[in-house]
Amino acid sequence: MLGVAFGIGVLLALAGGTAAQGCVAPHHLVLEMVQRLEESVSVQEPPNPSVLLALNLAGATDSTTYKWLLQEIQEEAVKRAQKDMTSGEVALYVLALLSSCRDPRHVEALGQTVDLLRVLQQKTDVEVAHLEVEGIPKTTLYSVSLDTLGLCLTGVGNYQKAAVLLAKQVLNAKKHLSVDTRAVAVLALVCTYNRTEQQNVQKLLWKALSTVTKDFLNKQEKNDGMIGNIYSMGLALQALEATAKFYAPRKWDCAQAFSVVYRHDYRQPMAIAQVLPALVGRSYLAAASLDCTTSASVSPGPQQSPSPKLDTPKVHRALITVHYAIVNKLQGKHFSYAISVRVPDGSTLLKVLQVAEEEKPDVFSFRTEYTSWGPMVVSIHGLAANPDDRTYWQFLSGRDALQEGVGTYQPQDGEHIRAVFSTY
Ligand code: B12
Repeated sequence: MLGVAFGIGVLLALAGGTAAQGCVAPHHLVLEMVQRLEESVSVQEPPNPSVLLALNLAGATDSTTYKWLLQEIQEEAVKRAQKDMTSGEVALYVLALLSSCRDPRHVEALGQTVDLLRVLQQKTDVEVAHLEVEGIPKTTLYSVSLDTLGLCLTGVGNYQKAAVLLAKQVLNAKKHLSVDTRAVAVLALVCTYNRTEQQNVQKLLWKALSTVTKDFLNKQEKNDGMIGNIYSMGLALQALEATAKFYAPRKWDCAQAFSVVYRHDYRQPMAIAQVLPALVGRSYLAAASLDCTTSASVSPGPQQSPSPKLDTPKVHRALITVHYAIVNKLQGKHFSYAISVRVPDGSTLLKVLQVAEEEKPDVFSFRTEYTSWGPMVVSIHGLAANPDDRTYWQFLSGRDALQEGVGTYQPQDGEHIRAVFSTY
């Protein structure tokens, strides 16, 4: 029953989508991803605008879960947009609402209204001023890219100025921007390119777009289809699907890139939300131009409680040893402590941190905060990350930075994990 409901919506999306150069994922995979996204919607957690955006782009708008999520997004927008959202969060809300055919200028819920575009404009102006003066934005270039995209898709505010600054940043080889950041910047720059009539701006944006997209193609060629890591693939595919003319006459082997994605079993809702649009041949650029004809609702509402974790108490998992160290050589009184803990095989890194804290609470105390990607470690040994001075706790295995957070990463027996207080 559920499958049929999703199926109709998704098929509509596929029929209307402009699948890049013939690459569209198998139907069953798209359905599976839509289902995982719907199951992730929970009354216990804050609504996730990226999930709503992905459901819209995949055409999966029939369910009551979808409608509930849309309502929650509107409520959260009126409650928090002006108070404590970052510019990037506001931008994601704008994209989510646009793709739901709601007017972000006039979001109504709980007897209040908010003009999200005005809020986005104000917050983007602050980011841009910061970027001009300090050479870095108030938050991150990833967020400024989302801001620019949100404003450009609605034709509001000084997105052109933001796009010019972004283009200069992506062309600055010293910046070493991540694939994720450059991919979202590409979407913002394509949008601006299509809207501007100023030739000097077009020229700069063209250069930035062809440089980044050709670099993505080179990365794919060199790494058997991988662009960045498995979690940047979704955004990288969205960027390449939308930019064929900027890397012409080169052609994109989308089948090779798609096959990398097929081989990975994406479970995190955020990861799915970034990859699903690309798999149906769409990108965030389509957020403002979807056909919003609605149809009947079929699927169940949101999860009342987190899905029951199947306990296997009788199966004794072998214990493994994980070596864990915390290091601060950056701020205040420097410190370095290490401990070896025993945890059941298959435990997440979060479990390692918890056991370390239980064993030596005065040394290995830590705090996490809920984020769209799961629990983020924001403080260890009383030393807190701070966006104002761009500090964070970075996690490494040996010398390599982890590609997942503590909530999902599963260390191996004998692995050396370090949390190092760092800047970004
Ligand atoms: C900017 C960024 C950061 C910044 C955030 C700074 C800030 N104040 O904005 C910093 C540098 C701190 C950061 C840290 C990490 N990051 Co990061 N980060 C991103 C990036 C590029 C953009 C996120 C963003 O701004 N979104 C827009 C805003 C509006 O949405 P938001 O929900 O409010 O964003 C918040 C969360 O994304 C959170 N966050 C950022 N990264 C991570 C990672 C994890 C695991 C968690 C739980 C939360 C989290 O910080 C954002 C701001 O509060 C994404 C790329 C992507 N594809 O999403 C990677 C990304 C989310 N990060 C990733 C990783 C792996 C990490 C680290 C674990 C790296 C490491 N080895 O230490 C650490 C987190 C460690 C910890 N302490 O728990 C992966 C997550 C993959 C996964 N499957 O879990 C991503 C997808 C990059 C990638 N392709 O590998 N990150």
